[in-house]
Amino acid sequence: MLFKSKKQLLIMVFTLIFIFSGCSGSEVPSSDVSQEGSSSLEEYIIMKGLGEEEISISVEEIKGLQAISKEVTSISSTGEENTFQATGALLEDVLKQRSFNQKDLMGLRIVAGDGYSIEVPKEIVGNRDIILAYEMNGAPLDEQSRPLRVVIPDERAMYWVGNLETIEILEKIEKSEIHKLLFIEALGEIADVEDYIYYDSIDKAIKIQDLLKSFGEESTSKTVYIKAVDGLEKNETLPIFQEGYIKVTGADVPAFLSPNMPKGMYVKHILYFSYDTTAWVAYEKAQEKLGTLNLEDREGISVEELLKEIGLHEGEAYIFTAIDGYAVEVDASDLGEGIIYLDEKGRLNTYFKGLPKNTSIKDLLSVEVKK
Ligand SMILES: Nc1nc2c(c(=O)[nH]1)N[C@H]1C(S)=C(S)[C@@H](COP(=O)(O)O)O[C@H]1N2
Ligand SMILES: [Mo]
Repeated sequence: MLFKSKKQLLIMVFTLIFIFSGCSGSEVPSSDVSQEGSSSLEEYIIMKGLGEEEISISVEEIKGLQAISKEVTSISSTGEENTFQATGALLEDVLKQRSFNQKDLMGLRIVAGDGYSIEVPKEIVGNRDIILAYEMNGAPLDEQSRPLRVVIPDERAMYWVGNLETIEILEKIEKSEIHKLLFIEALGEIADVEDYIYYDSIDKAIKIQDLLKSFGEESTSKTVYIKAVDGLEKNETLPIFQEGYIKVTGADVPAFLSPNMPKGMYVKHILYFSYDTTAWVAYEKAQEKLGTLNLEDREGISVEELLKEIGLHEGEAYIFTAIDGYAVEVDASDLGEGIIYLDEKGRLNTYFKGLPKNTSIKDLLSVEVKK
């Protein structure tokens, strides 16, 4: 209603400008102006993956669906709960009108106008209400959250995407088997390290693009899986991941971040991240998670437990490689008697009880399944 009269007003104004300027159309940037005009007049969101083409759904349409108003609780990254009264429509109803069922979806990627983006996994999509809220606590959304905020009751606030722009229905995500793990601690010695300003300190970080390049890896997977030591799991798109950094010194390390990325997308205290058949593991976080084992006078993490934690593909033998290229093969049956430990100089080493001394690797870089 308001729309219509504003639109009419705009048309009127342009008509008048056109008439009074008395000039040819080329001098009037009418197409640009009217595009700008209509996008601010009519709010809409995009849905991808429901068919061949993406569709746009107006916020008006969503407001026309059965409204629900519900007390909803979000969970912060520290476990703190916050309760709101959310009013909106159910994503399920939007989907049903297009002959889709929410519980059948393999996951969603939600993208906001401010660049924030997150994948909602199948377990959540299949079990929770997803509300496209246009009111919170009885008031219209604030400027930051308009036109809609995704509300997923009883889930972490990181899924409550405001300033909603696009909802993409995901295909099944193929999770490939891990064949090789490398240590994030070794990264600083093999890739270029840059200064990275993090709040009040200047830390060191590695550009992920350089990292992937220096390993000559052209990733074929579209997503990167990141797991933090507190149990947080995230899939990030490869294009977003490649634009970021792995910060390796200072607070919260290892951390995935970028100065150009909303802070809510940062992942702190990474246990490991993986793409294709490669996983990068933080030794220190693995130690936090798995605890240590004493073998003679050395204290470190069990090789067997580490490989199990990361889900390294099982094989008859594994190849341990040092930063300088030195490599040793160890039989699977000997892994139970092996540890990886940090020495006084901060190097990662291996020690296998009962095996020849050549299996004691200094400056370990990677462990790989023998093919
Ligand atoms: N558009 C957009 N939505 C977002 C974010 C963001 O940066 N942009 N951050 C998310 C994260 S990580 C959290 S914890 C909550 C924070 O919500 P609040 O700012 O309302 O407290 O919003 C989520 N939704
Ligand atoms: Mo967050």
